[in-house]
Amino acid sequence: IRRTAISKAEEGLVSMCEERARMLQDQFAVSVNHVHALAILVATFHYEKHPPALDQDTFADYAARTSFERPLLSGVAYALRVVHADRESFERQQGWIIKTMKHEPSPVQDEYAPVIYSQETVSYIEGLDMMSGEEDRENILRSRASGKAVLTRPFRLMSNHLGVVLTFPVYLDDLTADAKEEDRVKATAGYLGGAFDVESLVENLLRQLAGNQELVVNVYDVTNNSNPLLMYGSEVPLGNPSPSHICMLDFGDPCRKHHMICRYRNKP
Ligand code: WA2
Repeated sequence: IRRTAISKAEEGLVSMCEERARMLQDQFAVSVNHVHALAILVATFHYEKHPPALDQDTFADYAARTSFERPLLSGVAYALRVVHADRESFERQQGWIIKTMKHEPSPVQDEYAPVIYSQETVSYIEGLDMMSGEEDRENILRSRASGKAVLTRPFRLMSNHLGVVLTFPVYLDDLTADAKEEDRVKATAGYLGGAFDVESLVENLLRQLAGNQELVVNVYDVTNNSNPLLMYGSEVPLGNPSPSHICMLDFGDPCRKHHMICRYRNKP
C-alpha cells in the first residue's frame, strides 16, 4: 500500500510538471510568433512605404490592441539602428537626445539603438539606447548577425522583475537565408523586441492551474550546465531531499537551454 502511495504521488508530480512545462512553452511560442509578425509589420509599414506609414501612436495602438496575442510579454518596442555619423541629424529630427538606460545623455558610441516606438506598458524605454544595457546589447548583436529571434539570459528588467528579453532584427533589404553576417549587419534597420516578465506573468499562469498550492515550480536557464541561472521561482535550499521532476523547455533560441523543476511543497 505504501509503495503504491509513493508511486501515485510521483505520477502526479510528473504529470503536473509536464502540464506546466507544456503550457509555459506554448505561451512562450505564441508570444515569440507574434513579435515576429510585428517585426514584419514594421518592415512593411515603416520601410517599404515612403514616407513611412507608421508612427508612435499607430504602433502603440496596434500593440495595445493585439497584446492578447503575447500573453507572457509585458510590452514590445522598436529600436532604430543609428550610427554615430547620423546621431546629430537623428536627434534634431526627433527633438530629443539619445539617453542611456541609466537615463543619462548617451556618451559617444560607434552606434546606438534608441527606442522610437513603444507599447504604452513599456513607455519608460522610449528614447533610451538599448545598446547601453549589457544583456540587451548582446541580444541586438546576436539577432542581427543571425537574422533570428534571440533571448537574453534571465536578468532584472527595468520593471525590476526577473525576466528575459526577446529580439528580432529588422532589415532594410530582403536578405536570402544564407546571407553573410557582414551583409546582415550592413542591412540592419533596427530591432523589434519585448520583455518576458517571467516573474509576474508566469506566476499568473500557474495560479490558474489545479494543484498550484502543493507544487513548487522553478525554471532555470541551463545554457551553462555548471552555472544554472534562476529564471522563475525562488532558489531551492541545497540538499533539499524531496523528490523532484525535471522537464526540458524549448523557448526557440537554439543557443539557450532551459528546464523546469517541480517538487511537492513540504507539508508543515
Ligand atoms: N524592454 C523592456 N524592459 C526592459 C528591456 C527591454 N528591451 N531591457 C531591460 N528592461 C526594443 O531588442 C530590442 C527591449 C529591447 C528591444
